[in-house]
Amino acid sequence: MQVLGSLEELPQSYVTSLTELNLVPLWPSLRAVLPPEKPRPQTRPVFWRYHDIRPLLLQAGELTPIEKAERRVLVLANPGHGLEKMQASSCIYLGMQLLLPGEVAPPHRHTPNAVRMVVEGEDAYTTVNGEKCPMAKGDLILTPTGLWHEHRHDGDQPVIWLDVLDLPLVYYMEASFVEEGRDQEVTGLAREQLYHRGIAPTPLFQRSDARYPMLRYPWADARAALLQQAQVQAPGSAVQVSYINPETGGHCQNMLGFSALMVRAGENVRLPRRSAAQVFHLIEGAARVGIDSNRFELAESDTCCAPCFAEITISNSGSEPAFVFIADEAPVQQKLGLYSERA
Ligand code: 1HN
Repeated sequence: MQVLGSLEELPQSYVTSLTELNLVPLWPSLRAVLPPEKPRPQTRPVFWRYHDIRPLLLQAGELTPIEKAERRVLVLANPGHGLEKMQASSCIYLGMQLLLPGEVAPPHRHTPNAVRMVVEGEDAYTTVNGEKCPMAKGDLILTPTGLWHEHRHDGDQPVIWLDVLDLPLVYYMEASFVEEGRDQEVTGLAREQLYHRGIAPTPLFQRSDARYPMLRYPWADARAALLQQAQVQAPGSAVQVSYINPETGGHCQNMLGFSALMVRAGENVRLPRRSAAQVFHLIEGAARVGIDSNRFELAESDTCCAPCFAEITISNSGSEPAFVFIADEAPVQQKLGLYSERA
């Protein structure tokens, strides 16, 4: 490979003249912005234990009332990007959010897309543009760009969920902002029952042509789909289902992709090397996630992230099936023609 000139080789007076005119020579930095063969991600493999997060989140519940927090969240930040950037990867933000009984996280809407993966607790719900989306462990609830949302809690135990947003990307694009709103009137339940395995209620199902026709994906349905898929798929091959827009068959949101993976007892699955960073969150079971030279032992509700083109293996380290929720950057990369996979 050609050796390019460095900044130090240039006369200081020349560099100063450039700087004064807001000019920069490209050649000393060309390989930094165009590294050979594969990107050099700032995203590092990072592991967050729920056992560590939970007590600190509950403590936040004592320290900061919801009125002062708006959203009571501890952000899972990747030190490779700098903790203050609040990024898990280049495009993915992760946070653990706590809502206590009786609390209301007030209505707003914003440009970043969000999803919630419910971790523990019952009887909380998110209202999304008037649709009531009840929360139970493992449920996926979408709050796509521009839709009003608020969280309420009618139960008597804390509810905790994992927020996944494309905030770093939208913020980088200088497109991130929020509008505060008025409390929503609940106009109906989430419409997931309209699409249940292609069986529609009568009167005859009609396409809604809404950009986001389905806002809640119950865990019971995703889990059942995985168990069914596992019966027909050869051991060692990834048993994985995607959360899709049931009217288009495409990804359920524009930027990030969401899927669930089942690893059978005794099974070890190797994923293809992908150009998109990924996040793994264990819904049930026990799993060892290998990311390049790292080995993370995930217990229930633990989370880790993997950079682009990482070598990833997921092994079941328990005796029951392990179920993993995955978020990735594939949809935005595919839309921009940047996505690829390597063996
Ligand atoms: C947000 O709107 C929520 O609505 C949670 O629960 C976390 C992080 C950054 C920006 C917006 C929520 C968020 C967020």
